[in-house]
Amino acid sequence: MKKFTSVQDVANLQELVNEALHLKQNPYKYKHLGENKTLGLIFLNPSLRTRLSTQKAALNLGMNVMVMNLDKEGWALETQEGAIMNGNTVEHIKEAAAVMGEYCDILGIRSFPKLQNRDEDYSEQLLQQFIQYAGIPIVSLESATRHPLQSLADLVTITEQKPTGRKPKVVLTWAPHVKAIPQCVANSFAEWMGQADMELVITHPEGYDLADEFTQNATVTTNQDEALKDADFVYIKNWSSYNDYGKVLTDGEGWMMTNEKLALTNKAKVMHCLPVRRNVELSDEILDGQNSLVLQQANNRTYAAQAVLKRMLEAL
Ligand code: AN0
Ligand code: CP
Repeated sequence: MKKFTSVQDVANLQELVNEALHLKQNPYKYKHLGENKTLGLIFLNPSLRTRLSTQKAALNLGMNVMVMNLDKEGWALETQEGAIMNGNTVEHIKEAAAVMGEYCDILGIRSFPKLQNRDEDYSEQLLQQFIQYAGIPIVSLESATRHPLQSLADLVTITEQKPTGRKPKVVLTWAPHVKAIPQCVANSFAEWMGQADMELVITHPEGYDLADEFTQNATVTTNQDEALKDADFVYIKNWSSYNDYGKVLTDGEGWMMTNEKLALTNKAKVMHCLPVRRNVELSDEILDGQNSLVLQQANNRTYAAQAVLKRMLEAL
């Protein structure tokens, strides 16, 4: 594997899920694989889970890890081709990425969308430039449009918990939030679950449709109660509007997940990528209750990252 930026980069999804489950049982079995290999992790935004689980995954494989908060600790980066750099940017991504490519064997990068200009965000310019100029395998740690390590961990979690003998019904439901949030987690979740063997339903208020490219294999409805009926898994996530790009269109009254709403489901397990706003996106009673899988999801981030890094190390 040369890059991990979307489900498109995965040759066989079931095999990768099985690899993650195998690594969960045998985390140190491939300790030799990463010997004298270096993983660089570059953050332009905050992170708790992605930062720690990906480091842990690399350490389990015997790799060295270097982490840099590029937005705070690096020079201001120029990304425009042909720029006359007489302003605030100090170095071009061409040099910065190439230099990191010299120091590392694999590079992970986190860079959120700015949510100002849809075409700019959805062109994934920064991620593409890292792929082009670093010259080494690149792992997305959440880019402008996707969060593939999260989705892989979510699919591993669902695989562990799903009922036997039938397809699970998985519902992605929009939830309220206090600020404008990227579409990444929702886009990726729809894209990955659409490739897996399950019934996927997405529900959100008017105006929150995700881009069609991600939702092709899903049923989409603005009726949350209808969507929740008989669900085995409920995945809760806020996102800002794609069509009215980056805007918050409603305070989402009535969309917060509660035990009352969960009663409509088939005793559904509840998922969220975290960080979560308690009693805004979902209630305390759910997060502190028996049906929550949020800690299992966070734990599986390690084995998702480890499966991806293992594939990349094997191909070096
Ligand atoms: C980010 C998002 O939804 O993209 C990161 C989630 C992993 N969440 C927030 O900004 C709260
Ligand atoms: N779920 C997730 O990616 O969390 P962090 O933003 O803390 O890494």
